[in-house]
Amino acid sequence: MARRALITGVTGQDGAYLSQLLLGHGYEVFGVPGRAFEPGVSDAGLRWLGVADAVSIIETDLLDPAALIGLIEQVRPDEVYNLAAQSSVAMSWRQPRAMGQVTSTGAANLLEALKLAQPEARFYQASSSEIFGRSETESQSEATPAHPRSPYAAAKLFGHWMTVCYRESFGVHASAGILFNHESPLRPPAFVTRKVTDGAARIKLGLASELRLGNIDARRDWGHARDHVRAMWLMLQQPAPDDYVIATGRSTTVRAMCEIAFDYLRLQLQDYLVVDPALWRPAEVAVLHGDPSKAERVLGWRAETGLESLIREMVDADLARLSG
Ligand code: NDP
Ligand code: GDR
Repeated sequence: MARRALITGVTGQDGAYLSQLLLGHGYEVFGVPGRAFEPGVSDAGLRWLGVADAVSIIETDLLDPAALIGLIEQVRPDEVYNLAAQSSVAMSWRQPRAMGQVTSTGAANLLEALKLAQPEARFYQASSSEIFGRSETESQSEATPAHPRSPYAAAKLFGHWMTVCYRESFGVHASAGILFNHESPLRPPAFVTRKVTDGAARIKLGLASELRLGNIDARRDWGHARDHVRAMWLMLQQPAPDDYVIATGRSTTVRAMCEIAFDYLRLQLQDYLVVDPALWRPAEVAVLHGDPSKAERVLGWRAETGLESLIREMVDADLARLSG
C-alpha cells in the first residue's frame, strides 16, 4: 500500500516541491492549503510543478484542535510535514500576534492531535535559521544557542521546542529541520531573492527603471528549495527522530546576490540599485551561515544547486513570465 503523507502549507513554495518529491517516491499526498484557498489560484505553485491534480486538498483550521484530530483520523498519515506558517519575517512585526499564531499554536495543535490520534506517525517541523538571530558564532549548527530577533523567529522557536518536547515526553517520532533560506521560481516577491530576479528582469525588459532594497549588507546562506525539501524527507526516513541544520555552508551578501542576477542580464547594478532606509527592519539578523555537517554525516544530504544556478533559474523564469 502507498505511504500517506500529510503536508500543511501545501500551497507554499516548499509544499509544492515536497509534494513533487513525495509523489515521485510513490506516496499518496494530502495537503492543507492556506486559509483563503481558491482552486486554480492558490495552487499555482503545485500547478507550475505539474502536481496539483495528484494532491488531495483538505481545508481545515490549524488553530482548531478538534478539527485537527478529525483530519488525522481521516487521512491516517504515515508522515506529517508541518510547513504552514506566516513566513515573512518583515511582515511579522506589523501583526505579531495574528501572524505568529499559526506558526506557533498551529505546530502545538498538530503535535497534540498526532499524540492522541496517530502517535506512530512521523512528524516534521519546519524550524528556521531565524531562531539563531543575533548569533555570535561564525557559523550556526544544531548546538548554537537561539536568540530570536523578530516575532516570526520567536513563534518558530516555540514550534521548535514543542517538537523537541513531544519527542522527549511522549516518544513521538518528531524531527525539526532548522532550514536556512531556500528559494526557487516559486518564491513570492516579498522575499529578497525573488524581488531581485523579478526586478532585474523587469529592468531588462524596460518595465522598470530601478530596484529599491533595504539592508544590502545582510548575509544569508541561500539554497534551492528542491534540495532542502529532500532533507525534510530524509529526516523522516531515519530510525530515530532528531534535529538538523540544513544549509549550503556558504553565506553571501544581498549585494553580491544582486550582482549575480544583474551580471547574468548584462546590466550594471549600480545604475539601478536604490537603497531605501524605509525598508530596514526594526531588528536585523546580520549574518546567517549554516554548518550542515551533521546532515551530511547522518542523512547523507548535501545541497546540489549553487547560488549562481539558483539565481539564473529564477531570472529565466521571471523573464519567461514577464514576456508572456
Ligand atoms: P510559504 O510562505 O511559501 O508557505 C507557507 C504556507 O503556509 C502557505 O501554504 C500558506 O498559505 C500557509 N499558511 C499561512 N498562514 C496560514 C494559516 N493561518 N493557516 C493555514 N495555512 C497557512 O513558505 P515556504 O514554503 O517558503 O516555507 C515553508 C515553511 O518553512 C514555513 O513554515 C516557513 O516559515 C519555513 N521556513 C522557510 C524557509 C525558506 O527559506 N523558505 C527557511 C526556514 C523555514 P497561503 O499562502 O495560502 O497563505
Ligand atoms: P528572511 O528572507 O527574512 O531571511 O526570511 P528575506 O528574503 O525577506 O530577507 C533576507 C535578507 O534580505 C534583506 N533585504 C530585504 N528583504 C526583503 N524581503 N525585501 C527587501 O527589499 C530587502 N532588502 C534587503 C533583509 O533585511 C534580510 O536580511 C526567510 C523566510 O523564508 C523565513 O520564513 C525563513 O525562516 C528564513 O528565510 C530562513
